[in-house]
Amino acid sequence: MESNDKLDRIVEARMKLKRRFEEKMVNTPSMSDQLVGPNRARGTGPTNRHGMPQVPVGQTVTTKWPVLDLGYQPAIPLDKWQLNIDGEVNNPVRLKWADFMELPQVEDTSDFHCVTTWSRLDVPWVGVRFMDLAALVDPKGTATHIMCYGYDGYSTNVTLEEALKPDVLLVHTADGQPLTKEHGGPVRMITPQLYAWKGSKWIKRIEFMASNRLGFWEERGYSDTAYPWRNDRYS
Ligand SMILES: Nc1nc2c(c(=O)[nH]1)N[C@H]1C(S)=C(S)[C@@H](COP(=O)(O)O)O[C@H]1N2
Ligand SMILES: [Mo]
Repeated sequence: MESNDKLDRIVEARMKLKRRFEEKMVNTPSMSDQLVGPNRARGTGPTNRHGMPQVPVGQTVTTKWPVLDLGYQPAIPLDKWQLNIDGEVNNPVRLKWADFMELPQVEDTSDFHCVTTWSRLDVPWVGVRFMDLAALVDPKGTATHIMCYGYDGYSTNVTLEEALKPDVLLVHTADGQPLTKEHGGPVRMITPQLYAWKGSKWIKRIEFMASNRLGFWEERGYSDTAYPWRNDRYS
């Protein structure tokens, strides 16, 4: 951080986001759906840390890590890597690798649920919280959604109340190793409380938006909302 001023602004932006999205966040299905009753969260296994059955309905646990992409895996050397964060924000940024690695680094272990019915449990990740990136760019009061873009031409949209959850990270390390190219390295996003297509591999741009727009799969019949415990796969 260049100065205390800048740090103060980031802390203030974080508090503002927390106040604005906290209530919406706790009311999202993956936090508010009940374990009993007619509209209960569906799945099996012990309750996870956000109160849902560990394995969502229709999913099978695998220890392998399948690869899904659009048939092209872009190679981005670290000295060419950039992440642009722009749109409905007061302070758009272009981060180079060193800038990204200077941000607070978080270790977290979370589950990965692919819409094609496999789940990989307890993946150890290292990366930067989306929330910290949001505080850095200071979203305008009009911002409601983001669109994430990959270096391969992919895109996917996420509401801010989902993206600001503390387990949403932009990760560069998985299983103690640098994230491989096939899984989206140098950096991908993860969304443990939504199906995994909401996390862009090879992430290159995050656009804050004042209204919703659909991403690549959302335009092609996948669900806009992608709630694993509601079996919310297709629209
Ligand atoms: N840039 C990009 N991100 C992407 C995809 C993609 O094709 N391109 N596929 C999505 C889908 S459908 C899934 S299930 C996960 C798969 O991640 P994995 O290949 O590491 O298992 O990445 C998501 N993110
Ligand atoms: Mo997927």
